[in-house]
This record gives sequence, C-alpha cells and structure tokens, in this order.
Amino acid sequence: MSRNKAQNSLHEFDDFEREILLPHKFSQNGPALAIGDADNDGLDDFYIGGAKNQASVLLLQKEDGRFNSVQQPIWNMDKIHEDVAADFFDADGDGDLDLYVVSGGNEEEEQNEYYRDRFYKNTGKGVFVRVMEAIPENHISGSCVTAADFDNDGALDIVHVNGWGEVRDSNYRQQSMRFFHNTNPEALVFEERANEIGLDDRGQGRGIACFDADRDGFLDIVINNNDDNNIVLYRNQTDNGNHYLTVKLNGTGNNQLGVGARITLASEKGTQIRELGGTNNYVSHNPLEAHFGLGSATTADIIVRWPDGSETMTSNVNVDQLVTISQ
Ligand SMILES: [Ca+2]
Ligand SMILES: [Ca+2]
Ligand SMILES: [Ca+2]
Ligand SMILES: [Ca+2]
Repeated sequence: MSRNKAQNSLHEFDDFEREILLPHKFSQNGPALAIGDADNDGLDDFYIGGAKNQASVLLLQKEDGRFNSVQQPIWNMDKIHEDVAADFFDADGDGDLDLYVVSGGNEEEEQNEYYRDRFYKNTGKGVFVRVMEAIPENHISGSCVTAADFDNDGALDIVHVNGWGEVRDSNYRQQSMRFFHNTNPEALVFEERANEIGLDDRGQGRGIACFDADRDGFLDIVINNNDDNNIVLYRNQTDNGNHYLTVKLNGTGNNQLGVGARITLASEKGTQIRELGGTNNYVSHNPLEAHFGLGSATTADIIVRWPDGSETMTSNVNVDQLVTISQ
C-alpha cells in the first residue's frame, strides 16, 4: 500500500486511502463522459467528469488529432460534485451543444447540495456557463441521464434516474426518477413532470436507453436497475399529433453506422442538431439512430456531416418515417 501511495502522491484524491487493494488509481475522472463537437469546428470533443473534489475537464480536439485540455474556471468551481453521467445536447436550439451533468455518489447525507445536478449553456466555441435556474432543483444522488424529445415538439427533454439506494443511514431513493420537460427552449425553462406523466421508478439506476420500441413515432424508455425491478420499460402513450423523423445512417468504409456524424435537420420548427453514437447514459447507450420531433412540420431538409468531413444533403423528406441516409 505504501508503495502505491508514494507513486501517486501527485494526485490530490487518494483511492488507496479508501480501497487499499486497488492495483491502479482509477477515481479521479469519470465515469461521466460526453462526446460531441463542443466548439463546432467539425471535430468531436470530450467532456470528462471529475470524481469528488476533482475538476472535470473539457478536451477539445485539434486538427492533428490531439486534444487540448481546457481548464475553464467553471469546472473548478463545481469540483465538489461527483460527476456520474453527462450528456451533450442542444437544449436551446441555437446550434451548439449544451451540457447536463449528473451529480451522484454516496459520500454525503441524502438531499445534500452536493447531489445537485448542473446545466451548462454553451456560449459558442465550447465556452460554457452554468445556468442552474434552467433545471428544477433536485438533490438526489443520480446516475443515468439522457436528453431526447419525448413529445415531438422539437425541444429536447431530460430523463434522469436515481443513483444509490440505501447506504449506511441514508436512503437516496426518497424521490422517483425525474423528467424535465423542455417547455421553453429559447429561455431555457425545464419543468419537472415525472409523476404527472407516470414515470415513477425509484430503482437504483445503472442504465437508461431511449428508443422507439414499438415504432409509433414516440420515444419509449427502458431502465436497467441494480435492484429487484431490474428492467423497467415505459411505453410512451403520447398522442398529440406531432410529427417526427428518425434518421439512420449508412456510411462507407468501416464506419457503416455513421458513429461520430452530425445530423442537422431544418423544418418549420427550426434547425435541430444531433450527433450519432457519442452518447453515454452512464453504463448504457441509445440506439445508433437520431430521433427528431417536428411539431406540425410536414417536411424537413437533412444535412449529414460524416466523420470524414464530407456532407450529404437530402431535401423535402416527408415526416413520420424512419429514413436511412447513405454516404
Ligand atoms: Ca470540436
Ligand atoms: Ca445550445
Ligand atoms: Ca420535447
Ligand atoms: Ca414508441
């Protein structure tokens, strides 16, 4: 133990104080990881969350394939939190990826400020500011998160499940899972509606995937819990008449599913972006297809920017279908 401690003495957080048989030091970064083109230069970047008292880091990719570590003051300010999951998504529809980070762990009493999630708005070019008033206040130890448009109104909503169960004297499952409905993207207003719409799972979440299980045009949710109710499926029964498009890609070469592609869709609902395959809903993943809610729009134009930089444009696509776009 003492040898390991000496080898890692440069690091502030010492795994070996807590888990003395660990062969390597694991706990400074992650498990939160989000992948996306944060600065809109065509190259994918990484956000890697920090463990408790470790600042998270934004790694911006350079032309030569190396990454610059961007230590913005905001990440340092929030290092008290233990980042468990993160998702890049364009919350306000302004064409850049914003960021939601889940705070979790079990090192503080339940309901502690330490467990409060954070929302960061991208001000352009990968510079983020924290906008806490955008999301409903919650102090639940969380795990998985994903953003998707569950009511097909063109605005991305957030679904988010609990992290821990009962540990020592704390019961971290005082509340059911969260659903933050994006009611005003331009003004960044999310409202908590989970109980109202029947999302009541209180499990110890380990995985979440949002996909249209029955292909009725509305995204369903499957949750994997480290618990008795280990698989929970919520079927979306919304019937509001809003239209949608689901896009799959057929790339050339080895990357046939188009992992890393950015899909931009323009309709009368405005312009929306998705990045394919870069999601990490904690230990889970959405399917390799992009779902767009379109409101009353009946056609859309789609631009795919493939990972090699080439583009494919498809115009006047009829809504309410799954389309496959080939490179
Ligand atoms: Ca980039
Ligand atoms: Ca944005
Ligand atoms: Ca929505
Ligand atoms: Ca469905």
